Amino acid sequence: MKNDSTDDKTGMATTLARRDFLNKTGMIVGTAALGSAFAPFVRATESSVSSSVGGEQLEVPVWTKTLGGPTAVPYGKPSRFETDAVRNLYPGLKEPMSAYSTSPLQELDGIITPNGLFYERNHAGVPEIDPANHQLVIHGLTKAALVFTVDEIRQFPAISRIHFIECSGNPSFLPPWGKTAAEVAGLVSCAEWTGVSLKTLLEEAGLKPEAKWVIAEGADGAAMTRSIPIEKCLDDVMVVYSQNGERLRPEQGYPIRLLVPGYEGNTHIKWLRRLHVTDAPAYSREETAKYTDLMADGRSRKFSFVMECKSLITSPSGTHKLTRKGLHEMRGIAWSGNGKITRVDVSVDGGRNWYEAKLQEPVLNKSLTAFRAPFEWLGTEMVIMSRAIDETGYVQPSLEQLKEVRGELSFYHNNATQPWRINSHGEVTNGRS
Ligand SMILES: Nc1nc2c(c(=O)[nH]1)N[C@H]1C(S)=C(S)[C@@H](COP(=O)(O)O)O[C@H]1N2
Ligand SMILES: [Mo]
Repeated sequence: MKNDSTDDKTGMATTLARRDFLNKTGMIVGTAALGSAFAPFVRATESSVSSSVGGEQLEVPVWTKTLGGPTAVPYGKPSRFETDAVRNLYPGLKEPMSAYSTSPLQELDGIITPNGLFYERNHAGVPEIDPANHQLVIHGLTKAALVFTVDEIRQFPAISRIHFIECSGNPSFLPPWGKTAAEVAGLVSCAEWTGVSLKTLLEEAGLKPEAKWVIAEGADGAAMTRSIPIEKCLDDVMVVYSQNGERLRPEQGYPIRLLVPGYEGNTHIKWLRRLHVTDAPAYSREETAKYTDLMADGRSRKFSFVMECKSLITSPSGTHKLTRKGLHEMRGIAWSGNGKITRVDVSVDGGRNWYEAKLQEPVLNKSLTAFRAPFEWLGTEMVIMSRAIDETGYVQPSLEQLKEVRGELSFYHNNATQPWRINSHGEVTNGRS
């Protein structure tokens, strides 16, 4: 793509559009004021009387002529105009107890999901747990059986790391395909987690040589239970109590949850109450009847823990609309449960040709990574898509390639590439049909 000339034009167009917008809202007061370090003050003074630019009378907006709202609202909220940045029940779900809500990916920027917009998956609703009455038990093949209060967990040396969590049903292999990025793959979110390394707690209890698995159990009505190999537990698993700097939200497992970097969401046991160290997996409901992958030959993949490399263009994406021809930018997220993202390619012709997107720093292990790539829209139909590559060299497959390996019966672990169609009016829809 030739960007040099188009870049220039767009820059100009943007400046003009902005000036136009400022004109309409009556915010413009001449270049001198805008250039000054004290521009806000100058602007406030000048615009408190209406002025005219180019013979046109400018209106002073009401918020410039009145006092604003109070300071120190106990807990701040987003602007009330951000009505689209909300979680929604997963398409087709009717009741909110054993349910999923999607993170509005098409409304978000960067790699950190705001806590109030983190996707949710609850099998028995969100319990309201008083941390003063919650404990964590570690027992089984350990030298000592230990019981910790939440406060005691916080007294261990802490670590903070940025990791994504993704439900393995994000999305399923079956239509209907979602309309928005949230409907397509909104069961992924990313946060900075703070807590204690599980290794630290297991060492405190003292592992017996036969210890091979840790069975984690939640305190919710579902008593969600998953078995995790001891090697993973001693590697990077955490017991976390904070999410993006504040205590976990009730929906995310308050007061403590297991964080199993790169593993399917179901293993990240929320409202964690018990860690049972054993020599064999539990074969609990959630790792037998659910969260296994039925293959074409009738056998199942079990313990398919790792969330493979994936990416998604979040802007422009389904229901967005391009309103001007010329240079645009694809923006999206890429992630891999196997490590860091090394490259993201994008296509403007439905996957026939690819070119490299730019990765936004930081590029972190088992975290979302943001990418951007320029493209030109000339008012004709096109299909945009992205594919990610991780540090193991794995390339995100198309749905067809994935079905060749998995067959038609799989439900979980769909990490296929996602096409978006832009029609001649600039309207963006799901390119899978
Ligand atoms: N105790 C408990 N832990 C749980 C669940 C649950 O219902 N109960 N749901 C699991 C599933 S299927 C997923 S995908 C993740 C979702 O985490 P989130 O709600 O914080 O996004 O939590 C997992 N941990
Ligand atoms: Mo899940």
